[in-house]
Amino acid sequence: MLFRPPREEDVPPGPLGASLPRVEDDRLLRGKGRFVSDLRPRDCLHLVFVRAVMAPARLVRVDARAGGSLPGVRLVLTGADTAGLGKAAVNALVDGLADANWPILARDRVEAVGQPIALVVADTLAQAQDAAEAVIVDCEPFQESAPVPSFAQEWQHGDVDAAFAQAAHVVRVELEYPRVAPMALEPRAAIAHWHAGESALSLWLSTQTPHRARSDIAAILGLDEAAIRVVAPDVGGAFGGKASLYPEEAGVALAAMRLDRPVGWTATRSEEFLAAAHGRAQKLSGELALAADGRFLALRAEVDAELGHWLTYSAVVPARNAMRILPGPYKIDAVHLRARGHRSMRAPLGIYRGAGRPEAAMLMERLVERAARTLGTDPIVLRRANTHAPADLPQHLPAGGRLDRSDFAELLEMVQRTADYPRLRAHALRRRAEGAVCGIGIALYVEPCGQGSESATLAHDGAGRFTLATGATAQGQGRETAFAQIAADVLGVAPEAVTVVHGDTAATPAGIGALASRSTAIGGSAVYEAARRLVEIAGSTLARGWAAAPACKTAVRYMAPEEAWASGACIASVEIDRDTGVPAIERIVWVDDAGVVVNPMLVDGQLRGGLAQGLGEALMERIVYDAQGQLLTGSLMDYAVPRASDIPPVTLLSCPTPSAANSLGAKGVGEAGTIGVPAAIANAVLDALVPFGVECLDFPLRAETIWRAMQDRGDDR
Ligand code: SMO
Repeated sequence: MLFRPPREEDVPPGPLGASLPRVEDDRLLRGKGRFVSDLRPRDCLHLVFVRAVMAPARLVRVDARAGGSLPGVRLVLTGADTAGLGKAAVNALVDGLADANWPILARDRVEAVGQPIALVVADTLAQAQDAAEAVIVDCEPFQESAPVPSFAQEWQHGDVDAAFAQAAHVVRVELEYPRVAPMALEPRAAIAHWHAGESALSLWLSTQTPHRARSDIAAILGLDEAAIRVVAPDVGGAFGGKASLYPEEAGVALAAMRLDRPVGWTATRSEEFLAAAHGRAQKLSGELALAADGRFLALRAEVDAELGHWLTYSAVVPARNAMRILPGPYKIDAVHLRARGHRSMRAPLGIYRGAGRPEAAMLMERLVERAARTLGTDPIVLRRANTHAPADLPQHLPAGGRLDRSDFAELLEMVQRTADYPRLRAHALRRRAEGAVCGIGIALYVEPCGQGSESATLAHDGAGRFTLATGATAQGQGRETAFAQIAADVLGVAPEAVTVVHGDTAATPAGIGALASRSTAIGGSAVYEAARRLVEIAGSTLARGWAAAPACKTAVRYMAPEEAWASGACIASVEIDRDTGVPAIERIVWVDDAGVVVNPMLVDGQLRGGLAQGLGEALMERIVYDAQGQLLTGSLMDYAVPRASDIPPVTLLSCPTPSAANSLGAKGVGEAGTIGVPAAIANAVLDALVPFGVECLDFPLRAETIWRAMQDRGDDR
């Protein structure tokens, strides 16, 4: 899957495009990684939150006296102590987003089970836990009111009504994408250290966005940004769930300021389920107007997103992304889109690997599959006939997106050739005739990879060594490896000569962080531009190599002129056990277009990791609340995540078209696995269930769900 940008013939191939092993792995695999909880200073106090056990409810009384007088307790704070503080920013990407509160500790009322009501700081964790249990909370539950709309926005392109009026067929799909947990291995964690002498705050956070956390903390606590240092050391996964500042993190900082002692908090797994941001939780519907010859004439699509009880920074991003993507890879002249979001008395929602892309792909791919069935056309043939030709790309989309260069026909061609699709179909038909319940599902997807800017500084020490500082951070993606490759390739040196610094606001230029599949495309382009600039600066002194060149330095803030969009195609085949409904994914064949690839091994890892999470949400994951708002999936005993043995055989191929959107020509890969794979699995299961008359089945496609659907619709034989 190796792709190299064109280079002069006499220049030997550089490290760009090579599957170099990760420089991070030596420390991580030897247990020498340094995660927030590994960094606690010896005199660090322990913080525990008292959380709401029922909601919504009026807070009648919070009595901290008994808890506060227990041995070792240094501080108890309740909502009254956080009155008057500021709040974290929200990315208002939609029209008329209603203002939302941002409580650090609940005052007057609690809105969701798990919301922090008080915090306790003590010498030991056990003392803090005991004291937290001794805090008395009196609540009066009240009836949850109807969902309050937080925004509604529409986009229209072309004459949609006219197109539907002249359609030969109209197909419709309604679906619910369940609420799921991002499930980073490392839970949220924070250590705060207040330096009273300098009025300065140091904060170690397990975060994707240290600079954003710094400005949020400054606004909340009324501090100068320059007085705050945020460090994201090794971060054990994030997947979108650590892209927003949490009330708990502000609470840790506040406690440290009050006590003038380091204070640390590490969330338990239960606290992650209860109060960290979840993902998805969207209801979608759509209708596709078809000409008699199978052309897609018009699309109407609607998304209704749940936002939770407070707004994470990116709370509206999933709904906005879903709209931005539609109609995906397909050429449709008339499109009407409508997005809505509503608050709910539940844990907050935010971006989670995919962030609206999986939802949009699912809606579109289900519609296309249904269209193929209605028309009696092969679903791959129908897709090919309706995708944009490479010559028509880039292409503007109705809700403001801009489809990047891509070769959708070639993606489909490669995936069907590799899967031996005609034979796969024939084989499935034969097995079906013999009584098997089996199906094949296809998905074609696009993956927008972030907009805006990222920063990089690059310094030469005068002796052939380089220090690269990036505003993009890392949570295990191998950024230190990939960014060193990019810089080294341009500088003409070995990657080992480049030390990459990230995740520390005191040591890196202000940047966005690691999210939205943007780091290589935008952060990597910043590195590429910085390296080119440094070569320019060194100029003629480079004649005798870097070791003889004087020390020099450059800083770049790279603004991506456009957004890179990755794409790909998947084919999944499934067999369902007729007696139990257990779905077995037999094979996934997947072709991805990641543009210019910096390190194929890292791309492969990202794609497979995303696939595992995509498979999890397709087959087993779902956050469930009961009618009283109690979380039923509060531990890994109740919330199923895939294990290694659940991962089917995967054939992964690359079909790169360089991006037109950035210097490097790179596209993202971080989210692809949660976009195409789930839609292909859904289509495969629904294909298997055609003989049972089942037209619609929502995630997760558990054995029970499938079995019940088979029973409800009766047998086909
Ligand atoms: S869901 Mo991602 O970390 O933008």
